[in-house]
Amino acid sequence: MPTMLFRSNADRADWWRETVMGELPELDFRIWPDAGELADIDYALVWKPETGLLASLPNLRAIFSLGAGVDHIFADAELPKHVPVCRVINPNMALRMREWVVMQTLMHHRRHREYDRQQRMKVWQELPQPHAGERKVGMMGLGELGGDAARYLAMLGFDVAGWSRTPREVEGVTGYHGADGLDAFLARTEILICLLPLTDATRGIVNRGLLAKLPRGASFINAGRGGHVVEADLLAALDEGDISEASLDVFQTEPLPADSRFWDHPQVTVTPHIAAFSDPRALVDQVVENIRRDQAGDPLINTVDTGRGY
Ligand code: NDP
Ligand code: OXD
Repeated sequence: MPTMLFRSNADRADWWRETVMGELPELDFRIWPDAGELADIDYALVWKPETGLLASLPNLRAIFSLGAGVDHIFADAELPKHVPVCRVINPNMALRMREWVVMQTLMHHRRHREYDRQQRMKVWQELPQPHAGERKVGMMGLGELGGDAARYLAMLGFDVAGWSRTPREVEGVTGYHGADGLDAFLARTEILICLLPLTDATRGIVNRGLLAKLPRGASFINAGRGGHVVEADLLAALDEGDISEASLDVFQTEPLPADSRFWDHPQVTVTPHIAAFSDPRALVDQVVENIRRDQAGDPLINTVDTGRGY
């Protein structure tokens, strides 16, 4: 009988137990910290597991992330690197992310923040407004989520470019890649969006040096991870007008501390890590499928490259 350990403070353990066992009645579903005999555990279904937990499971066959991102798993310095890690890839999540990214991009593009301010001051004044085709949007990360959102922004008529590690083709999107492609990508980008995974190569990538390579007055949208941004650098760029506004869904520390300047900054929109909610109804099928595959000796789906970290 296969055994799974569930560990998350952000997800409903009882719902997962009932739903997974509805599909796999023979599964022994255990909820941390009631793990029982650790040598029994075949699979771990996790969000932000504590350091050393996964290493303490000697017969672990696969780790399932309860999200699209896996940085919360690779953050564990004791992670057993030989165990495959699977993440969420799902049209439901791409749809949700697309909505948030398109909404924020349109709000920047159509100067919503300024009209909001004007409304509060009862000012009736038209502001200059380029059309979407005259607006250069840049997407960092052209994967499942960034690639999808970039494609939809292009369909809205924006002039969209994307930046990835390796060359990627996304319909309607001009591709740049690698360290060599970054400066040219930034130089043409007026609205910069980050949908990178958080890895050793991308941590702190949005810093003063990178922001300075954007045209003055460009804006920034982050739905990747807080760890991509050097927050003090972004605040300085906002204060000095190098960056005109920012929409931030993710932060170095979550929940965002009450004393963070982002809460009150007149040029910043804060949302509480909700850009693409991980809907458990959309996630459960791939967990069940992977257990069935593993039990049948078939390859797992949605595995990540443990060397690359995404
Ligand atoms: P993918 O793994 O599908 O795509 C990652 C993209 O980033 C790829 O295009 C990849 O390049 C590129 N990339 C990775 N490393 C580098 C690098 N060093 N330099 C340049 N490009 C790089 O990820 P997803 O699109 O599924 O998800 C992206 C992230 O979104 C997640 O990791 C998570 O952090 C975040 N997220 C946030 C949510 C929220 O609610 N705010 C919800 C869900 C996810 P290449 O194509 O060459 O491999
Ligand atoms: C995820 C997230 O990675 O919600 O799925 O951030």
